[in-house]
Amino acid sequence: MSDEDDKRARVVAARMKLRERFEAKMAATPSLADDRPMGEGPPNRHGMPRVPPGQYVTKKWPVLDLGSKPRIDLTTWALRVEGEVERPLRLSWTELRALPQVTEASDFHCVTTWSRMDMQWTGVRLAEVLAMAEPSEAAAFVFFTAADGYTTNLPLEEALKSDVLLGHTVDGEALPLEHGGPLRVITPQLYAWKGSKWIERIELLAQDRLGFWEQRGYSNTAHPWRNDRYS
Ligand SMILES: Nc1nc2c(c(=O)[nH]1)N[C@H]1C(S)=C(S)[C@@H](COP(=O)(O)O)O[C@H]1N2
Ligand SMILES: [Mo]
Repeated sequence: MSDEDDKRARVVAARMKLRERFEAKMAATPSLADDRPMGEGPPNRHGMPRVPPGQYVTKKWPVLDLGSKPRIDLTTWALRVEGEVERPLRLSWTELRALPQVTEASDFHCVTTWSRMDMQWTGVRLAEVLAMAEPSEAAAFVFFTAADGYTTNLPLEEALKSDVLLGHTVDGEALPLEHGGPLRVITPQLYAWKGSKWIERIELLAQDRLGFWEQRGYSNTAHPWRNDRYS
């Protein structure tokens, strides 16, 4: 086998292993387990686009962040994946763009009650990048750090969902800086604060660690279909 084939085989094996370990937990999350979620319809994009309870639809895309826009230079930009992993990873912009890319529609629900429906995102599945780093047996949580100092956290069973993307393109255009470009996380089945703009560092953890809003009383689970906003 060539080095490339070898690498690919390792990533596939790591993905299968993660899937095996987290399949039951993933299926038990509210967005997949609730057969009658709150709100007007099905829990996520399986069916017609619908809006979770307490949300209104906006055509405009508000900007929500801590107020500082980091300056990012793509020639030195890197995404690091570290912590409870067998192979700590540092991806350059070119390397990130060379990974398998997907384009998918999803909805964006902000806890401040606006939802932006049917956004077309292009990027790399977070599950793909996590698998490349080969999470250790102990890995159960993910902690995200952004260039503006923002942090947020997810359990692996949410982070591994196939609609969780590292997005660089939205509705056919490069993701603008104010929305987290060059690269941000999107979590369509959770409130949008769980998706870090300007993502820089992804840490796998054995124990959960609360992020910026989670430390300030936002729900750690953040399920829009359960109106699960604050803890
Ligand atoms: N780095 C970073 N990511 C972040 C935030 C932030 O302040 N900094 N805010 C979060 C919140 S509260 C929301 S609702 C969405 C908003 O994304 P938008 O500004 O593209 O609408 O980004 C999330 N990700
Ligand atoms: Mo938000």
